[in-house]
Amino acid sequence: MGNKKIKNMDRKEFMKHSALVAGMAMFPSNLFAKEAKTANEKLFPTSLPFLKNGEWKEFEVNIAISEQELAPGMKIHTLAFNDTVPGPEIRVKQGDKVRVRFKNNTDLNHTIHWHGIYVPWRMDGVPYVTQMPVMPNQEFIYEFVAEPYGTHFYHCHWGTLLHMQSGMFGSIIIENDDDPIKKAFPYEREYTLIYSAHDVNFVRNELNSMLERMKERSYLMKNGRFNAERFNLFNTKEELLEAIENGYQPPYLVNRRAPAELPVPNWFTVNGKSYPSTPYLYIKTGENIRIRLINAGTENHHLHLHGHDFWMVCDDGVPLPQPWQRNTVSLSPGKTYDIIVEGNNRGIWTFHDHDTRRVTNNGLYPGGNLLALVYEDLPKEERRVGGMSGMKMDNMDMLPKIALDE
Ligand SMILES: [Cu+2]
Repeated sequence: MGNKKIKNMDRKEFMKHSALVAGMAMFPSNLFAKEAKTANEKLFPTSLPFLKNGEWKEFEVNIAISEQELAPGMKIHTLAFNDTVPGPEIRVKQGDKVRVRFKNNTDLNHTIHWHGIYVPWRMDGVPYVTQMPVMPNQEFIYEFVAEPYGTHFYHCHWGTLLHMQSGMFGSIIIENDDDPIKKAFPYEREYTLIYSAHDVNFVRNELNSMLERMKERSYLMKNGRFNAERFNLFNTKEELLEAIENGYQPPYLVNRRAPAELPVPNWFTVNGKSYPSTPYLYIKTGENIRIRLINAGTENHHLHLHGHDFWMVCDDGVPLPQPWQRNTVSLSPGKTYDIIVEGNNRGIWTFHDHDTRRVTNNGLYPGGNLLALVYEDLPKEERRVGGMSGMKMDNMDMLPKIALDE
């Protein structure tokens, strides 16, 4: 729709709009104001409250259709755990008995898979392997002991290609009172960053057509006209083979999808947001911060921090026997890494995917997973933007939201 609009515009009007887009790169905000910091806190997953029931910590998680604002003015329909993308953070202690009551408030099937957690296999959330899918309006109770220590995540395991990029992911952090990382690198503040990638056209088309199919299926079931073959349901492999013998065509034959038709992400998010809505990472000189990196998306992200070498301390939650320093880390799909940044070079520094296709919104730079590491103790005189002769730049509001020099 946006492109068509531009085609129909005259040049003068187009220039006006371009100026508006370029203006976004200088998103006016005072990074150091208290309000900015308070607003920023909302850009990290909030810890889900639990009820203590005997020896169990009980959590309530539901799934429903929701709306997600990726960047100002860019809203999409999505699935969301407890109405947030990412879902709420489940934070427990190692060894806790965890019970999650999962309620499906959509017309689609879902499960929850606990990525990296040593759950009993019946709690693993793989449909038709460990459990039946959780169908519309059904509930499923997941129970497990919180093991092992570290940064993990949960996600839907039904129709994952669609459901995961439609918001069905969240962090699960297993803490240890005797935290080996805190011992080696004392820190007070930590940040969870969950990366994802979205083909918003694919999400829209698939969600719409799936909802249609589900409606049709429910209708036929209600009227006793449900045809198992039509919905590709067979009790045994033999039944399937027999059906094929009699002319049945499985969906992978009729519903062909060329590789080129597979989703190509055009929006890249951190904690459900794309630049300029992405969070800041605040730090002070002399302070260590811990960052928990989770890749819940389909893309490889090559995350690079300017001006620092950070410490790699955990890989998939497992503390590294020998932390090492680097400035770029490859975060492949399904991986988690914990890093420690030492505040030893004050300034405002970018932290972004070095595959610059992922610092775009719908193909336009700047966007995607551009983040900023912001030193709270940056002296006022250092906050002024330099190199713009003739322009009065003492106004703090003129500071770009993040520096754009890659
Ligand atoms: Cu799902």
